Amino acid sequence: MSKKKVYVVTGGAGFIGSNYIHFLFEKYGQIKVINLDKLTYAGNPENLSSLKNNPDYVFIKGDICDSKIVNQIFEEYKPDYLINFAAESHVDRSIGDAEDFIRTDMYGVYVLLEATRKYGLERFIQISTDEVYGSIESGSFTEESPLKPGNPYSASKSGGDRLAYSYFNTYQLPVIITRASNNYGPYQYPEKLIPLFVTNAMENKPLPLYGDGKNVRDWLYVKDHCTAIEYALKNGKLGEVYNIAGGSEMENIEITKLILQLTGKKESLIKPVADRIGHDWRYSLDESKLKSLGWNQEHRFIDAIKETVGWYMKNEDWWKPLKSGEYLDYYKKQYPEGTSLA
Ligand code: NAD
Ligand code: TDX
Repeated sequence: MSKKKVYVVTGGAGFIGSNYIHFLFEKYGQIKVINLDKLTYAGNPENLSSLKNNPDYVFIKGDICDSKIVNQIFEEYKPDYLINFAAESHVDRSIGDAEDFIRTDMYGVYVLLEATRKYGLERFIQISTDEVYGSIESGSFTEESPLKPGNPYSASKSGGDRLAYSYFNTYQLPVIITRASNNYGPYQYPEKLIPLFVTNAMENKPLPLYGDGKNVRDWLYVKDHCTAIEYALKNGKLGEVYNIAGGSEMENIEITKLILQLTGKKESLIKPVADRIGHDWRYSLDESKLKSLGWNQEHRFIDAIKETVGWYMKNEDWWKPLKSGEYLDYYKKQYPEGTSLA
């Protein structure tokens, strides 16, 4: 019998990582997944509570910047694939204080790459972002477009992205880099636009819309993002970058009005507030490269956004403690550093 493929998913307790782990177990029977996550404010083991009793799912609380724990994982589990989702991910926080962003999104990538150099892997997938290109007035960025990150978050992600490439170029590590648009779906921390606005609307709180609300984002359903990552892992060319677009560009004011419509609330809840400093105007990706490999989205925006809004409306128990701060105190006690919940 062939050996089960072993995936190390870093940052797997966060929004996209937890969706990806669910996707893996739904798609494959015979795999093992090691989730290495530091459990920052954004990491939530509840996102994976349905896997608690699955012997092929191992959660390890730890930091990707800690080479000791990373090396131990390589020695003990001999992974085939590593998918690096772990990051500080919120632009507004990076404007407040960039230190953790530089540490995790750059140095953390270095630690993972060094372990890969030492122990080997079949694939190292670096999850990068559309933000590394910066803002674009018209047209779309291709993978060949120059990088021009405009905030500390995207600058640190650009560092991780290019460091991963350098380990392909210099040491022939089997690296593939993906750059996706804004994701939406279940389990997204309620600080990002969609979950913040849906949950505020439900609580009849104002929806703080930055500036004139005319900035444009391209929305990608997280489940389509997961299939695209897996597609790139299995079919992508080493050392290459793949854009993953949503194909659903809209102004922030448009999506805000749609959220109010879907939650049955009035537009008077919209509260224009001061703009984000250095706010990127528009993100847009050309995704023909990944599509030419054969990948396609499975979900239509309107269906997926309805499902997403419905998920937050049904799952108050998930987001209420996050908004109240209860959650952090609870998990700090529950999972001390280094805890393995194998
Ligand atoms: P998230 O903030 O929801 O989750 C990040 C996870 O990483 C959390 O579980 C957190 O605990 C963990 N983490 C943070 N620092 C860590 C460290 N030092 N060691 C181990 N774990 C650590 O983020 P997300 O929205 O799920 O994004 C996942 C990845 O996808 C990030 O790399 C992000 O840059 C990228 N991305 C996100 C989007 C988006 O729209 N959310 C779009 C494109 C790319
Ligand atoms: O309260 C808000 N009001 C508002 O108008 C928030 C939180 C956001 N916004 C605006 C800013 C952006 O134009 O909405 C847009 C989306 O904001 P975020 O949800 O913070 O996402 P963004 O800054 O676009 O970055 C996201 O996409 C790329 C993710 O957070 C990143 O991790 C990813 O790399």
